[in-house]
Amino acid sequence: MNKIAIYNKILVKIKQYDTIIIHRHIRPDGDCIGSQMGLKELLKASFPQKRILTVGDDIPNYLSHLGQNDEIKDEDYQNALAMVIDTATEDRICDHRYKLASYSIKIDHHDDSFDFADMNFIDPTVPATGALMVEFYLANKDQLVLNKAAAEAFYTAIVSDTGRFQYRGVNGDVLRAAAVLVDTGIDIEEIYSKLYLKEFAVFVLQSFVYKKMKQTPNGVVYIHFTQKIMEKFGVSIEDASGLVNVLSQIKGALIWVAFIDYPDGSTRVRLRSRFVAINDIATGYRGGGHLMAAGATIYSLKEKKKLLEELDLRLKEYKLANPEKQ
Ligand SMILES: [Mn+2]
Repeated sequence: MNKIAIYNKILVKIKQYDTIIIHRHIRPDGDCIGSQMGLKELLKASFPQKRILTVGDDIPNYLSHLGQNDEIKDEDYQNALAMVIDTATEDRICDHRYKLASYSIKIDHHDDSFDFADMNFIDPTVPATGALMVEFYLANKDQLVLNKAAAEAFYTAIVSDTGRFQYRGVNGDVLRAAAVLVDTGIDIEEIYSKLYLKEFAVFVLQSFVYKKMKQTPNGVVYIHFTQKIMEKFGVSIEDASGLVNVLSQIKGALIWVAFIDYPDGSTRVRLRSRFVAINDIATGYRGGGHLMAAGATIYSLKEKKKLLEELDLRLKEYKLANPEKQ
């Protein structure tokens, strides 16, 4: 079935339900919240008589202007449609009550994505769920209303997952989707200022990253944020996590990693790379994600060492086969 037919089918389903509850993944990012809240605004504007609700755990501060979660009771799922967006696997769904709904639809773009809903649409060639949302809108344009609130949220989603249109998955379709959003009159400068301005304390921590970053023999660059360091610099886990990309532009360091300690004793690993795939390695450490942007969770320094060795070997082999790649 072609994509437009699938998007048409999704809209047919949406029209059949008075209540639609939109789910997403845990530890949300800009693509996740932007797609969720954008879809809420799109459906609210298009079907004012329907109840369009969003559910999930805490929304990070820098995304809270896009919308808030609704209080949802179990009864709300009766005769409702649940939509789960931007979520690869069932264990990553925030709030498993989506199962209580009469029908569920999944829309996602992760590489290691699995079917868990009644209808599943996965397109890993599209770099952001926000872009899938725009495709959904365009396929049903005559029946949907795209307002500025939805456009702002979808734009936030796309720039978040494409690193402001710089990653390889960005093609003409993604730029055309962004153009549709810009045409609604959204203020791009305002969007970027909400997403990318950081507190003074974060920059102080950033200078610490450059001072303390380490490199494996073959060029995997990494930094470890302990609870003590985050306390000392007065930054949140969220702020520290965001700093992984501080390591993204080092020549020869095709893989970069941030380790972030959580209060529960686990260490969250954020893995990033260019050219070389790393998500299969993340899968071995309770994680996964995209080919070149993945996450994992580890529980000891021994695991950290093992993970770094695996990444180092991966990079060594990649460089031997591709000596021209920096
Ligand atoms: Mn995404």
